[in-house]
Amino acid sequence: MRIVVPAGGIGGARFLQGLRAVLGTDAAAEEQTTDSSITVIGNTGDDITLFGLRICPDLDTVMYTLGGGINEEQGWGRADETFTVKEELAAYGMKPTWFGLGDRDTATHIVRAQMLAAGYPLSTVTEALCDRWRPGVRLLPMTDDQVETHVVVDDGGGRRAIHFQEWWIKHRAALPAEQIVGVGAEDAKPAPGVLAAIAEADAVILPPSNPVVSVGSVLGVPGIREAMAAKTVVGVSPIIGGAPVRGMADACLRAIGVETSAGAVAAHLGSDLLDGWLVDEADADTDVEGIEVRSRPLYMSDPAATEAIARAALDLAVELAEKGEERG
Ligand code: FO1
Repeated sequence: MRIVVPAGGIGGARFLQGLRAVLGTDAAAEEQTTDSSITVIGNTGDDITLFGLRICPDLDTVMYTLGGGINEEQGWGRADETFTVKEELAAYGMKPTWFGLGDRDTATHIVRAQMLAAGYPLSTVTEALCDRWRPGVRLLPMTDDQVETHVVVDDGGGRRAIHFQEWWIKHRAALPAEQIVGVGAEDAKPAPGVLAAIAEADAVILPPSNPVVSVGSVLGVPGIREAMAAKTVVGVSPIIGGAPVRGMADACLRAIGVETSAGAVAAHLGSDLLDGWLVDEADADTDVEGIEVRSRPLYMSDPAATEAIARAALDLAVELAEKGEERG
């Protein structure tokens, strides 16, 4: 099967580990036991330029997690990391100091900055970086154009827009967000290969990534949502029992006036896009007009649990695709 997955950071990367195992597309394995493929459309709205380096958190989280280099407990950054460069920058009085720039991670950002400066598009840079990490999926940025998520806050000093990373890391998303804006999104074009991958896909799976700043940002690139809506789309709820499993998606949902519930997120994504929606047993009573809701355990508590969730999403996609064909 050819599957397309719009993904963000930690939740999406973890889910992809399970999906890759189920489809047997792990390129690291000698014998490629399947003609299945996974194309990940990575969110680039979290990207930030710091110290002359272009940092792509969600692309790197997918690449490191599937490539075996991730810091497991953090879910971002590299394993066995040190922060000497960060300390030296602070010693020079360089700002900001709130960003956890790791030494190993900095090598990735230097390669990316050098290739971007040489005129290579982000999609080519990502392909080059994946040559090393071999994630076992095709990782495409959602766009080669610059799109940055900024958050409008008012912490008493008047309304101002800060970069998503500052809001997320420095303020722990605790500053009430009045608005979340994808700066540049309206002029962005899908990266090369994105629309073709969607058109050729047997199904699109929305992983349990942040529905606003991760999946939402990918859907916000003109052309991507429409292309996906033409396919069978099954999503996995990132909200269980009224709370995000990890991260601070509730702060993002509040900012756009969407209730933090499995049903509200599905309705927000829209029945014109979503055909199926997996919710946890805690949300078994979820009912959304025009969307086939199925409940099962959704905690990705270990690889076997994650694979079972991925398998359930695939099975629902196959079932709904067949129904769709019957409906004609
Ligand atoms: N998240 C944090 O909470 N603190 C950090 O210092 C931090 C640094 C960091 C560096 C590189 C990178 O790729 C990700 C990093 N993240 C950090 C995570 C990142 O802010 C989020 O994972 C995404 O942007 C949101 O999904």
